[in-house]
Amino acid sequence: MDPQPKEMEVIDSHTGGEPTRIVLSGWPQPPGKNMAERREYLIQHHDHLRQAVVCEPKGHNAIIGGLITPPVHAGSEAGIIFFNDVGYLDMCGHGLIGLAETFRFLGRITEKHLVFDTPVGRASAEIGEDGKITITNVPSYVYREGVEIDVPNLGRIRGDIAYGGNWFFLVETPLGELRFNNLDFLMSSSKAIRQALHEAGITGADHKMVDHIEFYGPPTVRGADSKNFVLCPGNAYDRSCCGTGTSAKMACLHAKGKLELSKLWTQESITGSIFEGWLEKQGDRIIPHIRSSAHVVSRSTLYFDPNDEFCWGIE
Ligand code: PYC
Repeated sequence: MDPQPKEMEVIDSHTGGEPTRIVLSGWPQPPGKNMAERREYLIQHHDHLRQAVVCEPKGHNAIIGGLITPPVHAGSEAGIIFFNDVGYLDMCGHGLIGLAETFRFLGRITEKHLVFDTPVGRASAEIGEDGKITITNVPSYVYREGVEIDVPNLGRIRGDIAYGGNWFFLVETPLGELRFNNLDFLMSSSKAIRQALHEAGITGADHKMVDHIEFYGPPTVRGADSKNFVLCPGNAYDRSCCGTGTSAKMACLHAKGKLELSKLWTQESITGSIFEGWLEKQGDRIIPHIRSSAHVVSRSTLYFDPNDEFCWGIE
């Protein structure tokens, strides 16, 4: 068994309101020759550390954590494994922007273009002259269009299943419903849809759970193309536009002939923050780019006291 850490150094940032906590030191490095193996090691052996870092009392359920590892590919800056209050992500768009801003804060930027290894391939971040960060995501695609599901109290709901670095069910939402003061309804209805998909055995292409539900509708901010609300895998909603969710949405629009390659597309989040995005084609793969900015809000030390009954977090 790996020794239990006594403390960890972390940096907290937010991207469009959505928090990211990057672990700088103190977490024993997981073995593995690639990022998927390292993530599997965390699942099997370090899950109490995930919970301790992002859940209460040291965190809260909206925080996305990120463990930096040595790179696995030549030319990559580092490896990154993102996690949340209930498990591990394939990729995280706002988190990668937060990671790049954290590197800048630490003076760790050796090149403008930073490549990171993730459990589902390489993603990169580029810091612009204006301070904005553009990430290049993993390939994104639509798996099933127009899937119908009966949801208790909501009736028949129709949506698309798409991958943007995580699995999403994207549902068009009636005018007026995508409001911050409608959060209780957005949370309860998106959770009911996720549960109904799960009970019906509807999954992503790799048989993984469709664990993010994305509602989209007309924007309220001038210049935006759309507004969204994203339920994350646990009990939290994304305060930002969700980088992987925006990637999945752009992949859907492209598949329907509604978004050309390279065309700038602007997403508004439920909190009113903005991500810009566009698509590029590499061979037969659609690669999303997302641009936004992040802000470092604190650098701190988390202490792990074995006499603390909630040392490893509250489940
Ligand atoms: O930005 O991709 C994202 C993300 C996923 C979950 C929370 N944020």
